[in-house]
Amino acid sequence: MSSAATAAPATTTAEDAVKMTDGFHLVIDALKLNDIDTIFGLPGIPITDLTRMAQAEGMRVISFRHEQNAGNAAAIAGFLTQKPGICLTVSAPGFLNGLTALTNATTNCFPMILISGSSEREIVDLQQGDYEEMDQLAIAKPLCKAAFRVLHAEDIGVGIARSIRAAVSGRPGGVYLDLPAKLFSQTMAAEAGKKSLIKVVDPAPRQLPAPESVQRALTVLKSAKRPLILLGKGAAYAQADADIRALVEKTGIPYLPMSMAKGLLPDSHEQSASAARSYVLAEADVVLLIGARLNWLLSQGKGKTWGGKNPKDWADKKFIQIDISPQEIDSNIRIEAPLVGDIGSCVAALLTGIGSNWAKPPADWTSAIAERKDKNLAKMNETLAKNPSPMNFHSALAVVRDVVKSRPDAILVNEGANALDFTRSIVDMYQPRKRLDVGTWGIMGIGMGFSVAAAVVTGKPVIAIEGDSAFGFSGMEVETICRYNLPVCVVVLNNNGVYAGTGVNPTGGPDVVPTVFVKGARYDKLMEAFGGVGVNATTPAELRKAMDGAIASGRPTLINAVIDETAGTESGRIKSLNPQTTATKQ
Ligand SMILES: Cc1ncc(C[n+]2csc(CCOP(=O)(O)OP(=O)(O)O)c2C)c(N)n1
Ligand SMILES: [Mg+2]
Repeated sequence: MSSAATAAPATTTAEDAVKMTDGFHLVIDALKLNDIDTIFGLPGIPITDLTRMAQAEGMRVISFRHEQNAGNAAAIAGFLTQKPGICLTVSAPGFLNGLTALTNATTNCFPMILISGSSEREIVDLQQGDYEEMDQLAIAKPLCKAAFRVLHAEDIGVGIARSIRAAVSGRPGGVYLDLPAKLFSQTMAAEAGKKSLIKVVDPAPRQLPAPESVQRALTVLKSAKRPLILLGKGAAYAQADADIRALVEKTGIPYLPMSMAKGLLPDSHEQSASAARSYVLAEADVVLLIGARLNWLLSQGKGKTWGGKNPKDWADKKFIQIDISPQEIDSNIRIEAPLVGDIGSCVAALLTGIGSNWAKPPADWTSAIAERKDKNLAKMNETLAKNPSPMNFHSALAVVRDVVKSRPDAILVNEGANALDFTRSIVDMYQPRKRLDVGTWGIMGIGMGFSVAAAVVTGKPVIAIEGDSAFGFSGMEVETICRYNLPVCVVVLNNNGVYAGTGVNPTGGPDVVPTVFVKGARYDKLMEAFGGVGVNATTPAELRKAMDGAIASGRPTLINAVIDETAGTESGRIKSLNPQTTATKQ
């Protein structure tokens, strides 16, 4: 026996004991240090304990049924708060399920961080067949703004700090952060761990526009005979609401909000040109774009929509474009006056520049718009006043319009084809960032993820207007809505299918056509299955009663609104994007 074995064990004094921390806690501490208090995710290897520990450490951990919905929740939380939304997934399949949301976030400029656990690097890189083996970082890279991997516990602070900066600075977007399983159990001295964390200072610094760019923009704006302001989702994200409203009102220029910019000024505002959209786009001579990109939603700034003679024609217009990304400028057509900087700073600079005696637009322009608006609104009101049986989109959405008017603080989530297009044009919004929808891609599946996040981060009532097809993409999350008892009222505009419930299999075979679903489906029963309120509404009065009840009680509610199955049109308002064939079958 050696003498060491017989010696009395050394006593450990309090001074000698080094307090340790681990990868799990460093991730949580780094997020908390940066005021991130919520995680949207789905547990499993290797992040199950991370979700438990985050909850134990006081974070809100919202657990979903599918990662795509958790990712969409994170993305829209980012849009609403200007802080990156966090989505946490397991490796390979969970990661891939989150990737659509990450990519959609990047496309829409929503700040989010997809944090995925991953398998053992040595095995993944040698392709030796690990559990859920996948080179996640390589796959994520082209689909997001930035992608990082952390291998050592002492680098977690830097990894989180870089992810936050990448997500929210400049043009916001999606970031991927890869955390291999082995990282979580790595330990280090707690004191050194604490020192390794970074509280990000000024994560989205202001970017002031150059004075000469402001001057150029003002000169172009002053030259206008038929000016128009276009507000995009970027303008809503910027939270420069008062200045944007002041700019519109002080210049007296008619404006058009893009879908998610509705409510930046109330849709009932007299300068809103929404009800004369095609007229103002075709006729305006100077257009000021504020956080709106000239993508497909604006016909790339050219063609007949803009008064051009053919689809490629650049009409005779001058564009002023406010955008934080210099590369956005000239992406489709010539931009006469780029104004590169953050929207708040650019709008503030314009406001200063216009002073107090800016000449209002010529009356022949504003009165021509008013005339068209009045005519179109009268026509719309006539249609909305009808009460057909079964309900159509108009009669159902007239109810939603009234409910939103009475609760302008409620958040409206919206997806579908006809269900989307009709809601956008019929339901007025009155406050900024209250309308959340399919965005730049026209993606189905955002409904329940957006609804959960909107309820969680704002505490306001949420009304989700869903096509029956659109709802199916994330419908299982009604369980999540019930589990967290969220004040979400889902209205499924049920027309028995994609675009319409009509259509007959031309072969006479037993399969229905690809666009038709089970007739008379009762989506309300789904909500009842988890303890929420389900209502089947066949009239506007029933719909109104159910919606009022849902909002008053705050209970999870799903209303199956039965809509005439012939009421929709193919692809809603974007039928022209369907490829056409001229070939005839032999
Ligand atoms: C992820 C995804 N898959 C498929 C589509 C194609 N798509 C566009 S709208 C839509 C559903 C339209 O049906 P519904 O939601 O019932 O709306 P309706 O027109 O019937 O009111 C589909 C499947 C899409 N936009 N996104
Ligand atoms: Mg439908």
